[in-house]
Amino acid sequence: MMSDYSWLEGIPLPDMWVQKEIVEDVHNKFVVKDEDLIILTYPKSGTNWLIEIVCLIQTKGDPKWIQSVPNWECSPWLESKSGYPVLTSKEGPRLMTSHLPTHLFSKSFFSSKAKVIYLIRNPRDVLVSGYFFWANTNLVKNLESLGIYFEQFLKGNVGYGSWFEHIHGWLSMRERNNFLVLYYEDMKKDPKGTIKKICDFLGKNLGADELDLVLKYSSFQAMKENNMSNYSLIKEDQITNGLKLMRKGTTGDWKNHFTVAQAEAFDKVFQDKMVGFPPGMFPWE
Ligand code: PPS
Repeated sequence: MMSDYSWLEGIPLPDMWVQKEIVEDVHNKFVVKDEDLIILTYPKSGTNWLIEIVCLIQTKGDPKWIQSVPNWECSPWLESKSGYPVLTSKEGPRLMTSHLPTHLFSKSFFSSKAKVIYLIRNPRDVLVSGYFFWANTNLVKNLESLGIYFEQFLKGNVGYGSWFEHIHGWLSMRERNNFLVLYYEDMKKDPKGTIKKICDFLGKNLGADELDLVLKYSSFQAMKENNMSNYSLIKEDQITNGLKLMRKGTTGDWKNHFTVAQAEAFDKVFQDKMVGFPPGMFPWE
């Protein structure tokens, strides 16, 4: 199967999982409830890791849920063909995930008290992670080399559009007290500290043993071995060349893949596009 993107308001949406009509409904009709919790990320920022942590916090470290239910059912993707109908018919507080940029997200969210966790990762590592993810499938056309993906990424011609615009859009909400910003690099450096931060934000009080369980079952190795989280359940007839979510799980892998010229070109675009953010805002700088 050869798939690609459909475009909506300048954003390429991966045909495989997302339908333009659903995104239009998410934007115009979907009603966010004050009790909802929303995990928001640009793709390849560590979304599934955060889903695992949040689910484990909800069960106080008991892994039964994350080991018996696929993670896209634990926290359905709002804009996905399978997630949207589930979320619209679910009673009570909902946990959901989305990669949508602000201008396509549900209008109702912006006047709600729903909590959001927005996870950010060094865009260089996001680029490399995205390249290896998509290049190992036949879902995206014209992906013969990292160099080609590099150019597409800088132009925003990849799934969910420009990283820079995604960050600008969502970080404009960072002063709100229902909005928690996390960084993949901090999660790697201090996973337990990050888990505690999420607990505080959610008003969850976990004991020391429970925190250790959350840490244990959300580790890279544990998730790699968990068929409910490692995407191995996605049917092969949908993706013939394989789909590897749990690739390396490290920071700074871009240094193994960018040429010197690419690294310099990226720095320049980053400086131009991220002007206005205070120095030290991003942990990889
Ligand atoms: S997706 O498809 O956009 O939802 O992908 P996403 O989950 O956002 O990002 C995938 C990358 O996250 C890494 N990952 C982890 N890193 C550290 N610890 C844990 N537990 C973990 N789980 C997922 C995963 O390996 C992908 O990064 P790369 O660099 O490709 O390894």
